[in-house]
Amino acid sequence: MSTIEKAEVLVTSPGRNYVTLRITTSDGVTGLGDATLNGRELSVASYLRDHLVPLLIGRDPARIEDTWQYLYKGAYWRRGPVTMTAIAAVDTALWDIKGKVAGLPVYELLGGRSRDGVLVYAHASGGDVPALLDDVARLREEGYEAIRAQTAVPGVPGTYGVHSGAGIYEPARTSLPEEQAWSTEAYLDHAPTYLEAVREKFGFGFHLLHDVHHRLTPIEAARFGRAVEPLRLFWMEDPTPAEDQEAFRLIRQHTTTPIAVGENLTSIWDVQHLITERLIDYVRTTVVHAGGITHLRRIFDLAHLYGVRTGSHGAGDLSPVTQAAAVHVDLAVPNFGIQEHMGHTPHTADVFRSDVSYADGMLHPSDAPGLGVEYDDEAAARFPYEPRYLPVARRLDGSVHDW
Ligand code: EZ4
Ligand code: CO
Repeated sequence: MSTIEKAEVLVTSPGRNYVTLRITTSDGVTGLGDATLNGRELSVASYLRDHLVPLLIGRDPARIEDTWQYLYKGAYWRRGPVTMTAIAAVDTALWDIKGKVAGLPVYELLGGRSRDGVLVYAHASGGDVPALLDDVARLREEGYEAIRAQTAVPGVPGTYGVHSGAGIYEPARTSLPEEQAWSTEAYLDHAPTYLEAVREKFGFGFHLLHDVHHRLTPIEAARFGRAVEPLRLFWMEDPTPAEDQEAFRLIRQHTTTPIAVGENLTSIWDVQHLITERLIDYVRTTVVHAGGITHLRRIFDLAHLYGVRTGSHGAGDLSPVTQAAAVHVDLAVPNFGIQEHMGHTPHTADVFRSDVSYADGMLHPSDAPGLGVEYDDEAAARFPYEPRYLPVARRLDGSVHDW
């Protein structure tokens, strides 16, 4: 029997921090799992190094489900982002190994392709409406069929989701949390107008998305959803803080704008009522933060039963290992909806050599065995860890708001 011989926790910062678990078997097969938890990276590194790696050595790498149950039930302390990200890293690495041992890409192990490619949405943003419209035009030219639109809110410096200069949007920029301002009133006045400007200029022949990023109360979210109904959004994302599942009942009673939630939810229990009461349309849980491929598949199967489709988180803080794993899952599940695609910096691509490819608005996985991602240790060593935090939001009166 092959056994797990080594499990290394690799930390690198090629533009932002990533934590990766690399498992090596006694047969010399390696598997990768993403373990990145934005702004809390070293907690997961410690959870793995100090608590999980000693349990992995000598185990049978083929027993993915048993290892998952052992790490989840065997900890007594369940759920939560640190635990679920650490378990996800182990789980993803074991799927990568299983694929390599079988000589098959992971999507084949999950039942094979359900579709030709994975529809993705890209991010358009701007400091003002003309800049946003230019960004949408650029993405339409690149072939994207689905675009998320955000702009700065006038009078409210540092609005979420807007590029600063060229390159990929990256909110975790500073060694202590940056403080940003928030005004719900200004946002509610402004956001519908720029979404309307996008539809006016580019029409209805593509999917338009918007991320509210947990900033509203249920009744405010209901008002927003109703205001944008004529714009036929693909979804409004995270209208209210996601941990309050009941809040969505109120939103649902007032608007037909589809709702997507789940990028910061970590288990099937956190989305249970959202799904079974049909309070959402898309579940955004991901491989890395929701317990790996094994547990994500369980969430997506529950969602399938209730007509809820998938819409996995795919921001830049999810490494190319997660991106590849997500594309394998997306290709296989019957109830796939859409996949977020922000891309990564060129330095990140030097460290994580991934065969995932983009064409005509879709991502395609590699047909290499496993996930199709290799980790370059030499490149990684050039980018040591740097402490970085996500921002904190304050209302105009100085009180802390949800970021
Ligand atoms: O703020 O990934 O839809 N994408 C997002 C992201 C999140 C970050 C948090 O780590 O909301 O940009
Ligand atoms: Co989001």
